[in-house]
Amino acid sequence: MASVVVVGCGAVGSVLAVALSRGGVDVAVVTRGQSASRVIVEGLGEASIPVYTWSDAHRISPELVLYATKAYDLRAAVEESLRAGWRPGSVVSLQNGLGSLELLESRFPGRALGGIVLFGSTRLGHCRSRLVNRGEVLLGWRSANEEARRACHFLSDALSRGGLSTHCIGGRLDEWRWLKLAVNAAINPVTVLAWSRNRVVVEDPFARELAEALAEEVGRVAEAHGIKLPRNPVEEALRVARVTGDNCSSMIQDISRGKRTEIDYISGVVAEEAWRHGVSAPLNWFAYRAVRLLEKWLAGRRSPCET
Ligand code: KPL
Repeated sequence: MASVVVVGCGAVGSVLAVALSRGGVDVAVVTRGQSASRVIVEGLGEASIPVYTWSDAHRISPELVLYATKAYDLRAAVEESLRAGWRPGSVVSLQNGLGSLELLESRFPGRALGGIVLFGSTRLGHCRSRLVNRGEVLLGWRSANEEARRACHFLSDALSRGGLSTHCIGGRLDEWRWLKLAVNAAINPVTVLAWSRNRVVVEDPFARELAEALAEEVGRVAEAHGIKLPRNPVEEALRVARVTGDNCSSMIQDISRGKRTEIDYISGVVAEEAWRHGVSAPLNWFAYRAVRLLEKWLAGRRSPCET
C-alpha cells in the first residue's frame, strides 16, 4: 500500500510522518502552514517529506489519510480534503479525547480507524518537534471494512519499522480510547494547574492526589457507559505521567502558544457523559471550567519546556 498523507505537522503529525518515512512508506504531509520539504523530529530522525498546503492538496490523491490535527480543527480539515478531491480507502483519527473518531465515522462510514498516542512529544516549530519518550501507538476500529482493517496492520507494521512501537488492537478500540481519556483527564489539567512537566503528577503529592481522583471519576463514568477498561485508570495515568515525565502536556503547549486546548473533548466530554448517565463527576466538571479559564488568562505564557 502506498500514498499515505498525514494532515497536520505539529507534535503528533511530524512524529508520525517521520516514522512512516523511516518505515519505507511513501508519505506526504498537508498543513495549514507553509510548504516545506523536510520534517525534523529530535530523538527520532529527519526525513525528506513533501509538505503541502491545502491550496496544493489537489495535486495528491492519498489512499490512506492520518488526521493529526487538533480535535477542534478536524472538521475543517476533513472538508478541505474532500474539496481537494481526495477519496481515501481509509482514514485515521489521532486526536485526544472523544468526538473525533465519531466525526470520521460519520463522514467515512466503514473506513475510519482510531489511533491512540501514548508517546510524549513537544512541538518546536513548523514540522519540527522533539520526541521526548517513545511510548506506544495503538490503532483499531469500532466498525471497519476489510480495507480499513488491512490498513490498521499496514500502518502498525510501518510505524514500528520506523521506530514507534505500534499495535493494531482491532475492534477493542473503545476500551483503550476511554483508558486514554482517563490518562488525559488526569494529566493534562493537572499539569496546567501546576504549570509543570508531566512528572509533577507523580512527584507532587497534591498533584498526584488530584490526578488520581480525576482518573477514578473517568473510570466510574466509563463503567456507566458500559465500557470495561483494560487497565486500572489510576495506575495507567500515573504510569504514563512517569514515562512521559520530561514532556509538557499538549495542553500546556497549546496554552503557551495562545491556542485553544482540547479540554472540551477531554474533561468536558467526561462531565457531559457523567451527567447523561446520572453519575457524579464534579472534579472533571471543575477541571473543564478551570482550564477554560486558564486558557484565556495564561494564553502565551512561556511553557516549562521552553526554559
Ligand atoms: O497525550 C498526552 C498529551 O500531552 O496530550 C500525553 C500522553 C499525556 C503526553 O504528554
